[in-house]
Amino acid sequence: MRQAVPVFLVILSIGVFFLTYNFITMIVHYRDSSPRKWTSGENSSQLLTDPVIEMPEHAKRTKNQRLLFHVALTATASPYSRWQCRIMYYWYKKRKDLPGSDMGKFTRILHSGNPDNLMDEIPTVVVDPLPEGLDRGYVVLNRPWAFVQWLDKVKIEEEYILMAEPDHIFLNPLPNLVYEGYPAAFPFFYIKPSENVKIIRKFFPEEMGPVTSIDPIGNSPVIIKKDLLEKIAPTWMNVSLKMKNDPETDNTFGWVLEMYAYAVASALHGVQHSLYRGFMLQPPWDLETGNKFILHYTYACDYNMKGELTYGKIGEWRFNKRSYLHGPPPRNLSLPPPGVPESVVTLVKMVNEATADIPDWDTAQK
Ligand SMILES: *[C@@H]1O[C@H](CO)[C@@H](O)[C@H](O)[C@H]1NC(C)=O
Ligand SMILES: *[C@@H]1O[C@H](CO)[C@@H](O)[C@H](O)[C@H]1NC(C)=O
Ligand SMILES: CC(=O)N[C@H]1CO[C@H](CO)[C@@H](O)[C@@H]1O
Repeated sequence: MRQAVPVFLVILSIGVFFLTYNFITMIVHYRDSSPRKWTSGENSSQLLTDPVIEMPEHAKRTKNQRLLFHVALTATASPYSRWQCRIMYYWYKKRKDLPGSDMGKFTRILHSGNPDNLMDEIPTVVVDPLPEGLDRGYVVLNRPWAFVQWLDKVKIEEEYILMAEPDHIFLNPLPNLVYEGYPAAFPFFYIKPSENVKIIRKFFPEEMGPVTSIDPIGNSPVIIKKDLLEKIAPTWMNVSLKMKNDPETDNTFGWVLEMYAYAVASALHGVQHSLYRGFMLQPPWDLETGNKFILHYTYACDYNMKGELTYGKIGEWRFNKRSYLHGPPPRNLSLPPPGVPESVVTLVKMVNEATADIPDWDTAQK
């Protein structure tokens, strides 16, 4: 199986080359029919004063119009990834069948090459990691390759796919946010294609159109039609490897390189996303869960006992997923002191509820 990988890569490269060549020769002026954006560019100061965004009309569907999406969670077998996946799957099960949900089945795409001890707890498909050394220690480069393999080897019932990550918690039942064929994505304030024109042009030639046609997004969270993702995933993999191999790009994009790679790859296929701010919230910057759908706990939440954010400085009270790299957080974490935003309180309560209910949380070495 490992032997087959380099051969696959060669075939992929040739395939993508011809695909790219075709695109260049038949430049489609897709821009004219640009989709409605739910929100425009944003920056971190705006993140602190987060407006409440209405659920878009199209998401208010009646039951018989459900367009199910498959929840696809890419993961590794590390203890750090495993405890997050258990919490993520717990909240998926709680939300899936509630009114308003278009959530279909669930797959953890485990890209470490071998089964782990959660195979009976979470529906899982094992795929291969990139060949030794190709990721250069940047584990998330395995994500596009994981999607390529999964889409190739599994028959997926649903027509749509949500690309999700282990540190996502479903706050509310998630509808299919795809709008008139445009996949739905969350705009990240730190993905700025138009401030990185020189680098972007190495991967997105002028013939393909303006740099502004590249969305400020990563691959997750995105809800997208399966057949579109089948086209984008091999290009995404190709672009992410090319970006990683280019020192200037690698240095400039750093840990968000693979997000830029998805944004560029989708634009190379003429795919634009509708950007939907209410898709996700990120404590501690977003203060209220409101009508948001996914809570993303990637940032450290550090507070003093007066309930003041001490970001960048370890707080007297804190919740930081990176405190638990080698094993799960204990059950019943202490709640934050008074004055801490509702979003952070909700996060800790939801983690506590999941860890209280998941059997063998801290005894089974899972
Ligand atoms: C961020 O947005 C605010 C509000 O729109 C604006 O005043 C500020 O200049 C922006 N800052 C940067 C760095 O773009
Ligand atoms: C959780 O911890 C609090 C103290 O922080 C304690 O009062 C409570 O009894 C604990 N609950 C459980 C179920 O252990
Ligand atoms: C391995 C590799 O880089 N393959 C292809 C990736 O896509 C570009 C076009 O964007 C091709 O030129 C490469 O051959």
